[in-house]
Amino acid sequence: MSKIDTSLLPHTTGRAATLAAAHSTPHPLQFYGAWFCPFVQRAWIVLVEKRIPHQYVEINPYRKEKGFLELNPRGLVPTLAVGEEAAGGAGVGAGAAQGGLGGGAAERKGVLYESTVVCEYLDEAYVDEALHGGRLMPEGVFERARCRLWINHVAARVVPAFYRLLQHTEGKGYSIEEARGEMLAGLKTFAKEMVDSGSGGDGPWFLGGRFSLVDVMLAPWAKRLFLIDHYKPGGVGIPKKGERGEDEEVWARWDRWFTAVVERESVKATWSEGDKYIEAYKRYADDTTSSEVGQATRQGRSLP
Ligand SMILES: N[C@@H](CCC(=O)N[C@@H](CS)C(=O)NCC(=O)O)C(=O)O
Repeated sequence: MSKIDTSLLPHTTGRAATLAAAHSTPHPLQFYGAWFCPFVQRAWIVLVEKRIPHQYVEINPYRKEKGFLELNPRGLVPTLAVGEEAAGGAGVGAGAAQGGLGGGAAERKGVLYESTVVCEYLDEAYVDEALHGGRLMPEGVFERARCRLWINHVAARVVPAFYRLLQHTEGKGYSIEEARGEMLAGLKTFAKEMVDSGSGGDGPWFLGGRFSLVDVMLAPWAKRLFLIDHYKPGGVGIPKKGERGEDEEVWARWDRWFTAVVERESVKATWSEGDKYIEAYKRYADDTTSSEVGQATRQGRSLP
């Protein structure tokens, strides 16, 4: 079973390949990613949004290579090796890591992993507006907490529901309707918050006119919803315009957010060719993947 995951296409394609090639030279900030991984895409979007200099290193996390496990004992991507020269944004130069898995530990501030932690770190470490643009979290303490609440909603409700629906097969112990219901409820609750907060008056994003980490956290799964439509009978099942009853406004807000997010430059720049995802996610749709996310979903455990 493990072959299914270790035999994945070993490189980026399409727009993501162009981006990876532009960031292939050694740099004190090393970003270990895998082209197919939505958790990686979160951090990758932040790197692009904030124009953060870095080295992109494509790996297959299912191989659990020794050098990678030394960096991240959890053996998951994204993983960010932060060189002394990298932190804070500006300094790049002498002492840059010389490439290879992990670079030089002596010159390293440390290693970070977990996509939400990596995204917040990048947003907080690279604050020079002239170089990196505005922050991806609001200034107000309450608004920041509200954003974290909805980031938690994505992690606790939407992402697990995505895998339960995509990995549904006959005789599962739960029906596809049940899985679809959970998925739709997660998306609708997110959209309802956007309506209730009135953000739509200013623009399409969760915070209206301002793109934030809340958008970043959900964007990779929004981009992958087509995989559910491709593989599962009835697909995601978002009701059609005019057939949404009392939820017309809420789903219209979802449509607006979705259209904007899939067209966001940073989301497109970190995307490989669409058919490659169809190929890679077949192992989820058949429920034969041995990935940790796949196993946790199969066993009803929380995701890694
Ligand atoms: N909670 C982690 C999840 C990361 C994750 O599951 N990454 C997958 C690739 S999409 C991985 O590295 N899988 C390796 C494995 O399952 O062995 C995060 O947010 O970064």
